[in-house]
Amino acid sequence: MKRFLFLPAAAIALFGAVGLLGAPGASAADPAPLVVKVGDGQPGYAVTQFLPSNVTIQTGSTIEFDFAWFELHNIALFEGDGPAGKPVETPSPATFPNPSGYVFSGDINGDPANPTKYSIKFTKAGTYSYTCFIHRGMDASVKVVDAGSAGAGSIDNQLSATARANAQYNSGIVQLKVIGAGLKGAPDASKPGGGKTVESVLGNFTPGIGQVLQFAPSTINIREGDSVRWVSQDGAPHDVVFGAPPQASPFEFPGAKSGSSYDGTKPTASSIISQDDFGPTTAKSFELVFTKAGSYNYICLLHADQGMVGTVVVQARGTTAPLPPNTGTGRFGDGLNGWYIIIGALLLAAGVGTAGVAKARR
Ligand SMILES: [Cu+2]
Repeated sequence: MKRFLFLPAAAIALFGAVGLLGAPGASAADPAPLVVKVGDGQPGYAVTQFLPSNVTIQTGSTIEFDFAWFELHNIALFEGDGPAGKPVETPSPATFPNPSGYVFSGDINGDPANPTKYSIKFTKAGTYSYTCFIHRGMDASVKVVDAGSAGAGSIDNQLSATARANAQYNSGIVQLKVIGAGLKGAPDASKPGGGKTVESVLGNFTPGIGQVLQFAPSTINIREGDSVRWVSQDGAPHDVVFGAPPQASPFEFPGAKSGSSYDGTKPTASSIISQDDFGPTTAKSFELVFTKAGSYNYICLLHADQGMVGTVVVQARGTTAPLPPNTGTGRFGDGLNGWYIIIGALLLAAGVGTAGVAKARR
């Protein structure tokens, strides 16, 4: 693998370049750990940001990072360029600075019902940047100031930090909903032998903001012989799975050939679909021809637990009544089968896809 660590220029620029001011009136000393969320979300939307992304703490105090949403993240904090290879995971609670020159949490998948915590104690004044390798633009910093120093008045307490976290999260969700509402594939295309091809867009990843984790549209109405083509518009990895997948990792199974037929009788899965390279079978789009009337649910195996599920409703070839419009940008909780959630949870709990995801940092 080529060099794993790469600190974005923007993150480097954060060192000393950004004025980090706490809320006015923040208390000067707060011995309790300061909680920072590592991403958050709601079905269909993942805010890939540290919340809040800038905090000021007193020398010797601890930040407790709270992995509270389903998305996979990590925390990488290092001095200088950091190690050349993938860093060794640092057990929690970690201390920084330390002789290794870095702290790396390893990949952690959050769970709202049982959030994983990861603590870092900061023992030396300074401003330190940290990042999540998986999600480009997920950069943050902590300013550590000595008690009694000039900057001590700006030390955060939990109230001031949470207020900024909430504002940042709400802003992220609003932006993601606007992005999600605008997701659109190419217009329906006529097929040479009759029928049509309908496009569905595989969500959106906007660095520094987050991800729309929905098929757009998610409910598609077609007739026998028509096709659906799922298209990636960015570098985030997704897949399309009808029925139980042949194995747990979408980064390993080759997937069906684009253009295959689907009649509902056997599980069919795409390979990873992304504009970026997640291995030799990565495709930028995936098309299935639907040959038999029926209603077929499908999921993105990577993001089913965040509501990335959909349905293709296929009418008999001879039907002439107008088809309902293709709608929806998420069906979480709406006729959702249990296995949607179970598979996604199992997959992500196993850290599946870490290598591929970490490589491309999405
Ligand atoms: Cu997905």
